[in-house]
Amino acid sequence: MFSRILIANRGEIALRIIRACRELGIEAVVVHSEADRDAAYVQLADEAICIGPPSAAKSYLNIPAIISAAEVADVDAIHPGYGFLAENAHFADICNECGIAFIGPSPDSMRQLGDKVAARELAIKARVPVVPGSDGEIKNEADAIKLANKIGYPVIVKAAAGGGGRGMRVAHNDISLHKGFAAAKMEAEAAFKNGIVYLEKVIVEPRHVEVQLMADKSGNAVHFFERDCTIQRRHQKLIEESPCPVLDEKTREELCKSALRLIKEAKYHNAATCEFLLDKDNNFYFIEVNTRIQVEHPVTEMVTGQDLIKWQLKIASGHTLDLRQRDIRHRGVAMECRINAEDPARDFAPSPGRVDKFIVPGGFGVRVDTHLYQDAMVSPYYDSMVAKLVVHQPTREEAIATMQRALGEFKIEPIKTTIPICQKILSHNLFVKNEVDTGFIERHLG
Ligand code: MV4
Repeated sequence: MFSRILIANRGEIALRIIRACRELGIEAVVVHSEADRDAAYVQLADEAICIGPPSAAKSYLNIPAIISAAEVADVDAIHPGYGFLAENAHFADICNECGIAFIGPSPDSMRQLGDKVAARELAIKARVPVVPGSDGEIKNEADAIKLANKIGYPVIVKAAAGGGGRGMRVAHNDISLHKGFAAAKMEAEAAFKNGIVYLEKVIVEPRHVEVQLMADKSGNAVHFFERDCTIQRRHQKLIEESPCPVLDEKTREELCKSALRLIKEAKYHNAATCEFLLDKDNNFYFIEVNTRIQVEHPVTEMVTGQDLIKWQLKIASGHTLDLRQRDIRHRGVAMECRINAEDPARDFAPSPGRVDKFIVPGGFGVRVDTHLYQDAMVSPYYDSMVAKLVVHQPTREEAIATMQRALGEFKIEPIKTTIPICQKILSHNLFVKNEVDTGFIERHLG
């Protein structure tokens, strides 16, 4: 096992990783920007190194500064958390070249799965259902129009280097595809310096379901069941839960086994999430793989009782994944609300500032992952998420009641947060009845 690692991240996930390290007897060194000098994770780390000014480009994305810190602190490995450098294959290459383990998959896996066309081809090879669409890249407009007429409109043009909702264009007929194809290609070239695009049929009013997986370096791999992340606004998740409330046992098993086949085919190691769209008839279609630990991982930890960050650390240090699939069980229902420092009344504008009043919910079935404390500053420089409120109960009905109770206890003042919108969602009868899709927020709470 590693004796000392560096955490190249900030906020609640830095704190989450410190906690896993401490329980495993690993020293945790953190890097931080000038804006994060007083952050909780800086105070709780074994050692902290300031790597630059507040802007992320000059601190948490500054590869030379992070590698220098890792060399000075003499760490064995770097945990990238999520966001920032977590899916940057070039950064993983540099870590490896410096003899520092990157706590994540190989750079080659990151490149392969970061290319959505290659990921789609891999899925097909692994007999995983994909959305009807193009065999690889669509090179020109004529081919796009021919295929669209074959599979039927509406279609969606996606950037090979996109993902997470970036670089997508929907077309409903030949005319809009004519415009959309060129525009999508131009945007992809500008945004990702990669103009490769592909085409899929649009899955109408889908749910977003994803499978958590973990694989070691000896070819052992397991899944930790699924999460439903349908409640999103502009590709930002607001509420996640496990299990997916509309899946039957047979479909759940097929879904999870499909995801497992995919990461085995990729000879993947460390944590992965396979994302799927689920249509009205409960058909699932693979869309992309995330090669990092995700924000919503605690939902899976609560229902499975497995510490995913500890598994990441063990696997990266060469341990085998000594867990049999049948020993991973899901129990009850877990739900997470993301608490962002944003003002729902002002189109979710960031709401930074000092936290004068901070009362954290607790009690039976409640977990709060946060870096905030009384008098902490919420910085305008970074992501607005300030807390994850997670509940675990035997049934979905009880999970919703506990979440409502806990949201009511949460006081974060005077900054504005997404607590009120989470409360509205949880009390909406369509959410309670599981009659939602990815357009729910825009349609009903826009
Ligand atoms: C789609 C789709 C419908 N049909 N692909 C958006 C994020 C990215 N991961 C994939 N996305 C979508 N891909 C096909 N063929 C609809 C979406 C989509 C979406 C997906 C998951 C969660 C929220 C979403 C919101 C809008 C669109």
